[in-house]
Amino acid sequence: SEANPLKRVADKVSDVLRSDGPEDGVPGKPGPESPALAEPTEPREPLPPKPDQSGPATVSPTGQPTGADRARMAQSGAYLTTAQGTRVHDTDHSLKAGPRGPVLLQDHHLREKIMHFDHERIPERVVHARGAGAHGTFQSYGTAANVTKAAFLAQDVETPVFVRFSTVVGSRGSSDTVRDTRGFATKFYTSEGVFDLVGNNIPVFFIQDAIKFPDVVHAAKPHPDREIPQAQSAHDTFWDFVSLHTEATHHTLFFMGDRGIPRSYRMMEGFGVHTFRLVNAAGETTLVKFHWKPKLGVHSLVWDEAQLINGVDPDFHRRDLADAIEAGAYPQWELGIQTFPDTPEQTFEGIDLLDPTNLVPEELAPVQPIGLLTLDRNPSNFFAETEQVAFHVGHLVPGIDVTDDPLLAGRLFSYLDTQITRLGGPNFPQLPINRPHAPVNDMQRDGFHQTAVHRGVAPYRPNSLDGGCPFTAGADNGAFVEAPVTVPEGRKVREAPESFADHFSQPRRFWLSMSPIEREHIVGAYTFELGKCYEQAVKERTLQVLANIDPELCRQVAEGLGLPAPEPTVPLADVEPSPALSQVGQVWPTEGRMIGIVTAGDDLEGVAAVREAVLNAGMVPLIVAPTGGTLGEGALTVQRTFVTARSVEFDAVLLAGVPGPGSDAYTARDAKSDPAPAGPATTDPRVALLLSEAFRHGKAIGAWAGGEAALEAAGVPTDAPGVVLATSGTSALEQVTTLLGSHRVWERFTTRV
Ligand code: HDD
Repeated sequence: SEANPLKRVADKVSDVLRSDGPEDGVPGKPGPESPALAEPTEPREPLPPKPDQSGPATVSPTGQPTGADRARMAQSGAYLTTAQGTRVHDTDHSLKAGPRGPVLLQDHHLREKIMHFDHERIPERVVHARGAGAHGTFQSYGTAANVTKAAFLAQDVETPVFVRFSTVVGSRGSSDTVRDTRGFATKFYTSEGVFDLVGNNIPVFFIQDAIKFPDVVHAAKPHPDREIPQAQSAHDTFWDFVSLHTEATHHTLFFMGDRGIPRSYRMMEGFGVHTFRLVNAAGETTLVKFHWKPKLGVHSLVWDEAQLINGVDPDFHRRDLADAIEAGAYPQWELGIQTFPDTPEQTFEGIDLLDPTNLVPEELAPVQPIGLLTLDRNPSNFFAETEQVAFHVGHLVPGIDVTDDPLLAGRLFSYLDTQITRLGGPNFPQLPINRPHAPVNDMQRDGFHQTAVHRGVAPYRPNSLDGGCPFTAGADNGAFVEAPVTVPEGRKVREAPESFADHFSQPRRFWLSMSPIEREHIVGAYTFELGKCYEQAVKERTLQVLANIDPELCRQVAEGLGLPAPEPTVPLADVEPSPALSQVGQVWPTEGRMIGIVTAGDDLEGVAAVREAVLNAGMVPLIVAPTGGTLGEGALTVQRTFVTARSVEFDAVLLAGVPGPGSDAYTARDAKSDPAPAGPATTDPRVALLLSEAFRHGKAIGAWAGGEAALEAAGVPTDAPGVVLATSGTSALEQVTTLLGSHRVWERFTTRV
């Protein structure tokens, strides 16, 4: 089991459980008797800054490194100082005229401390405010070298990256598992400058033209009067917009589906969405779509589970990513491209490649792997890195260029612009997390928050005073030169091409590609979201949209809303399904899954053996017992108690006999806070809840050593699909692992469509 890095997640118990500090105070803090200024430790040099606290050096016009001064980037020196470096004598009391007298204005430390605090917040991102990031590397296979000259895509090149995942609509402090699209933004610090791939976990977008972006975001954000609901699309303005702008249908259908509630950032696909243009060394161009394929498979939560998590652990996705990386179970994605000939029409098999509401089915254009992303380092400071990172679709390197997708064009403007407000000026590329690893030698000067000390007197070109430096480069020595693409001639118009008017055939393909259970989820999601709307017209208009996708989808949702189902107003498109869009029906890897082992200590040997077996299988065992501490005189550490465990944390549950009211382990205190329900229950009600939830959410459950009694008491039928009764823990685990290959026990869900 030492081979499984996730063991460290399994071993982690809360500090409260571990601490053996004094009863009357927090360990390490002076107790009530201590003199006020006593320090718990001798002064010592602080730990050296972690490597990611310092960015790569930028280079001044004269070639001198600027910034990247490690000492200035992290705290240094043993003593507390002011921002000016003067040692501080007391940081807990303001300077007063006597202990009960007025505070004196001359207290610079007080004023500086409060002034800085008052300005600690910056505006959150206008969209994608809630996110989590990680560092890593991208290893290229070289398989794209024939279509692009980008140096980082040549054979066996390793490039440092920073990735930020996000939700779109919610504020910075909103919950992780809301129904929403997820952002998947990657910054490649290549030898030729920064390349940003700013994508989502859904391959299509709401709108075809960036000019509507403020509108769709206004509609999705909380209502302006009460500022509710937070991080939800289930409200009138959102559905008003998407039913009036039917180009949003495809994206809306996607996120009403399972992809709107991913199980983990580690188990999510990513897409560049737009069609990009690659250029090779010979100057030939190819149109491409970028895809990220997670090694752990593509998995989602079920809606009831997602809602519970929003309360139980609002940081669920953030914690999951950081825990896995901290444990050394580094998440990986393969980058792949779909390639299309760069023809003047910019279509493929009749699909308009400039329309970002379209995808190209993988069955028509297979995704070709071109490199491997590994996330292996958590940020050491959330603000400095995850919050201050600034992505931009216009950060391109030679060999990767844009197309005339009108959505992309607006983005090329927006991402630069937003940073001025968010990061307070034009020098955000100098922030450590944003600095290119390639030498920077621009002629941009001054501005707020300038940290570079530029040399030379001639930041203009040509010049004769700085020796003519800097020089411009040609395509043959690494310059980015726009692909000389012919632009169609025409009049200035505010119009979209005719092909952009088909809003229903691609959504219909998506619907037809879904398995019955995924369709059931989609029906459930629409019924929930529209059920939260008040405006009858909005509901009716959305039903019309659904009728144009598929009459059965429309009928089911209409039934849930208690409204009549309208007839389609467009002919139903004759499209082939794309099985690659479905997440159900495949066998997935089971690594990284969380297994709750519920025990009261009846079969310690069995629990120890199954824990070891879970670790050996690359999964995470979390032992759940009536109280914290250890079982079997220290043999097994308890990670979760009946008070702290909730089923939603686990992908499967193993059960080794659990006591009920009346047994020693079920104490009088438990009974008081969680009275056992009246009736024949024979198990702890908290375990009963855990089991019934796991059952309801389609999770595999394995029981041995008398665990079946607890199942029965929880109302979980022992002959139901995915409920395993075994003679030993390891045998239960074996069968549960096979079930996990399908992610959930889908047979447990009823389907109508
Ligand atoms: Fe955007 C952030 C993805 C369309 C304007 N966007 C942002 C982020 C992601 C995306 C992942 C978060 C980046 C981070 O973690 O810092 N956006 C997309 C995708 C789109 C898209 C995949 C369509 C294919 N976005 C889009 C349009 C506009 C914007 C059409 C404006 C015209 N997006 C922004 C922004 C943000 C942003 C306002 C907010 C914070 C930021 O840029 O840095 O400029």
